[in-house]
Amino acid sequence: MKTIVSGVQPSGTLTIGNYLGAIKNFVDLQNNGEEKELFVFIADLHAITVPQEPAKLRNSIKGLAALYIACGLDPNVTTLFIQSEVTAHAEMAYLLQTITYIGELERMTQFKDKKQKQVEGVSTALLTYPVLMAGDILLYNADCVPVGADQKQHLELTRNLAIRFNSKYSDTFKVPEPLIQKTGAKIMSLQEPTKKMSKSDVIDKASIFILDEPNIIRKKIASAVTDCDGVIKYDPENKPGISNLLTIYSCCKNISIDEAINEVKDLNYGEFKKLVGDAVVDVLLPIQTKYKEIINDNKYLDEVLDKGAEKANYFANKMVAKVKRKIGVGRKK
Ligand code: ATP
Ligand code: LTN
Repeated sequence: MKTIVSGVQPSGTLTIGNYLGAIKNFVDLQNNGEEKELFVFIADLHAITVPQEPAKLRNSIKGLAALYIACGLDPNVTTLFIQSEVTAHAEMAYLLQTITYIGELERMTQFKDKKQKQVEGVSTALLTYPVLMAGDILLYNADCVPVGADQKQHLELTRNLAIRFNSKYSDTFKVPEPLIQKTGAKIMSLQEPTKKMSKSDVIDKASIFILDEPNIIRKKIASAVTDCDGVIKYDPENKPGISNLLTIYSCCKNISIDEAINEVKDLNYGEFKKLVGDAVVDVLLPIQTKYKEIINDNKYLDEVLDKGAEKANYFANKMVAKVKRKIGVGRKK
């Protein structure tokens, strides 16, 4: 039986990039009919690697729990939990730091990017972030990890740490595979289509947020930056704006890029954008309705998260105990 692990940071309102690149795939994996163990968590310890306001963070954590369910994750099938409520994550990160070189962390692209943006100084946790992530995955012996393209380098480090630990001590960890979709793994900004769409973008109309009102979604897509040659074709290098809209359209419609092009190639940009807007609204509206139904049901959300934390703690504590024994800390052999 396969084990699948992934997480999303509660670092703001989720975008359609987070949905198409990550959460939609968690749901598809959950529903693919194969027997599996799926762990999906709220990566709150990752979110605090950059400054967060406590009350806002708490709200985002609860909001993300409700969104996971609204997007189709079924808490009776998938273990949903909050990372900080399974203390083994922090412990495992520390243990793995003992076999991680500073140089390999300093080379991480995400660290280099995020480091530039810090005004209050760069926290040590921002540097060690990928080790925490490796621990998240290795704790559950994951076979595969569905993520967007920007996380590929972190997965590579995770694999290296697993291999390094296994050869330094003895076979302990499974070496996980990243699961990155061919289409939708990197949704681009609507305003600067050569940049990744991100929750933390300062330009509001650059990102479509999962909870944006339908008329806002349509407006944002209508004002997306494209080009002026009027031809609809997939060419990310020369036509990044149109290619991004084609990607969003094909993911929302569950069709290939070629099928999408066939449907829309004779339209002008205005007509095409209207169709993309409709497709996005069709996907997001049911999610928003479900979200509104559950976001104020604290009892239900607490039950889900308590049950999830209990199960995750059971597996994670067992793995931490095993790792400590292998390293030789504590008394147990
Ligand atoms: P932040 O802007 O706060 O760094 P983020 O929007 O990059 O956040 P994460 O929490 O880091 O979001 O990512 C959660 C998941 O969503 C990851 O698997 C990540 O690869 C994926 N993801 C994030 N942005 C995109 C995007 N634009 N396109 C596709 N997948 C994405
Ligand atoms: N770093 C990821 C979120 C994340 C994650 C994980 C994803 C934290 N731990 C473990 C997969 C598996 C990001 O998207 N920024």
